[in-house]
Amino acid sequence: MTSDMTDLARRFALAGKVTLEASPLGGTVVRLTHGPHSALVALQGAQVLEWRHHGHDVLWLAPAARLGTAKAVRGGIPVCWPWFGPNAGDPAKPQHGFVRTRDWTIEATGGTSADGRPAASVTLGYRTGAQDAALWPHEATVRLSVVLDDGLSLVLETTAGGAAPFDLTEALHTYFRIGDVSRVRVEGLEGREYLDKVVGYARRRQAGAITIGEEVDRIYVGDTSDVTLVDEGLRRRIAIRSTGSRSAVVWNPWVHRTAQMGDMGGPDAYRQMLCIETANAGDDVIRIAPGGRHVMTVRYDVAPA
Ligand code: TA6
Repeated sequence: MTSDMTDLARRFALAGKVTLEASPLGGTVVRLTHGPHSALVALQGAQVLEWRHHGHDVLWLAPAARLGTAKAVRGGIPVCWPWFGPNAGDPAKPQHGFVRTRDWTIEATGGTSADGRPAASVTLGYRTGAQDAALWPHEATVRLSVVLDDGLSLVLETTAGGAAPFDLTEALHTYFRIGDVSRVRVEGLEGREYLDKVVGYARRRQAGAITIGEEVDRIYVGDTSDVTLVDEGLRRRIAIRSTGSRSAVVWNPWVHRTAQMGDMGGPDAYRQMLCIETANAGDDVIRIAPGGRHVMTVRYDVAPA
């Protein structure tokens, strides 16, 4: 163990619940354990890299994913902040903001959930500063709490520190592992309007449950607070319940985009992943006043299909 890691372990490890580890992907991770369930959260980007529910992976992670490079890790739950997608004012800035590749600080760990039940949790924070000024000239703190119990809960909190208001868009860009893309559907967004990124953000309306048979890259707007991923292949349903969010992104890159990206782990990798993202994106822009705060949450529960 390095001295940094020893120090973090001394301050934040909790017997049987929270350990600090050197990840084979290259950086430091926090391991949460709750009975038969576990999760790994990287300090880089506060990114959940793995969640095992009764030993089964719930999340998809690209096989070649590495921490500590200039490129964001593809997979798990990336935090897109303080903007989602291309930057509205300058397309040359990195897509999905800049905190995915920053090192966050562990602020706290714990052994109970918000309502006092047994759980394993970690809270990480990142404060913008001079290192970010060229990309984003505002003062703010972003905090992510990850709570593992029989499900997984995330709380993403933004606090403004500066003197001017700013607009925030963001996402918890969750990559779910699926049995096969031809045997999944997403329920709960029937009748919702969406912006279709594949055809220039055209506004469309969802008819029925979502199935995937081509590239899908959509921002659903409105009430997106109760969504279910039904996976016939893995015989499970994942309930996705959110607050503080009025948009959800559904993304599968399909064949052509997978080949263009080059970090998916092979031409067929798109068949085993589907992103369903809890967001403030599209029309759902949050204006934060000086000293103001915004909180977005999501809770995932896995059940047999
Ligand atoms: O959320 C969907 C999306 O915005 C897609 O358009 C696609 O670009 C994806 O995110 C991945 O983005 P990344 O920056 O991680 O390559």
